[in-house]
Amino acid sequence: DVAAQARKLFKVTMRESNAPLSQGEMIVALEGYDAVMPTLGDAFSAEVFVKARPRAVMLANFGVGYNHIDVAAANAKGLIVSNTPGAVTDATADTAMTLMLMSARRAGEGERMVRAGQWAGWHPTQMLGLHLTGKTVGIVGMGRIGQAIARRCHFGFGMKVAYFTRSPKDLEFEAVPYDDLSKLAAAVDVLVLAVPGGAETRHLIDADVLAAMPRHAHLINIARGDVVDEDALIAALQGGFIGGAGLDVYAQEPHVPTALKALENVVLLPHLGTAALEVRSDMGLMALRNLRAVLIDGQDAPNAV
Ligand code: 8YV
Repeated sequence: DVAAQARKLFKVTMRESNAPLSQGEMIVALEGYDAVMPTLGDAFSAEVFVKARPRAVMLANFGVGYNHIDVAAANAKGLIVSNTPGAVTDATADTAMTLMLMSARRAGEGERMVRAGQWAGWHPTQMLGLHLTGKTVGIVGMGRIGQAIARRCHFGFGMKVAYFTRSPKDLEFEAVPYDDLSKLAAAVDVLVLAVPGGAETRHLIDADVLAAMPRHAHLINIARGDVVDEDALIAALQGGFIGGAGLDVYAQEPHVPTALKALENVVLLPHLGTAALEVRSDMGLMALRNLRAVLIDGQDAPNAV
């Protein structure tokens, strides 16, 4: 496993709990070790790098998204930051499809009904959802994960693909580029968010974009919670201005707004994006390859960001 591999290469200290590192712990880690392997919740902000006198030369992030790390501030203190692209792509795209199917076909709502003993029996118009075949999916963020989602939609589900981009991609299947997000939102049945997160994409999906979506359309977010204005999303769901939403990520994880939990037309997953043993193992091994390149072989990190 990853820990055993790590111990073959380095003297390793494992974090003691699953809780995110506090600012004090981050400073201790930077000052006491040659490298640190951060995860999602560890907020390596500019302040941390200002306060610390790092011995560490590297942050090998366990995950592809590194919006929790101020890379410029890390670089300014001489630290290289790397991530794990590729390793997470298929699992994250699968999570998007899980949410899309669950939201469109009302699977969460149906499961809650069965568990509550409230299923009165089948009838021809029971719990009708959105049929995906032939519908249009809009992808916001056509990087590795966005393309993996688009492929699943096109080849697996017979959907039409559109996407938001400033520079159209060369793809092996038909996909319509839009350079206007609201126009894309207006043209789709399902809008999927697969952008990196961070300051540049904060509240990209705001009240205006949500208002542009057709009333039956679903919003799927496997990116980062702050890509969506959560309050505007709650208002759109409560008002029935969109058909539903499938969320794996939230603005303040692990806090999920009570208003979201109260709604039937939203599927809520606990950031399951890459949660499969093989995938987490690949992510760890990829982070180790980056550490090895820099700390042992004196080379560049293959996945420096
Ligand atoms: C990971 C993720 O579990 O890779 C990412 O960016 O969002 C997750 O799927 C997480 O990053 C672990 O640190």
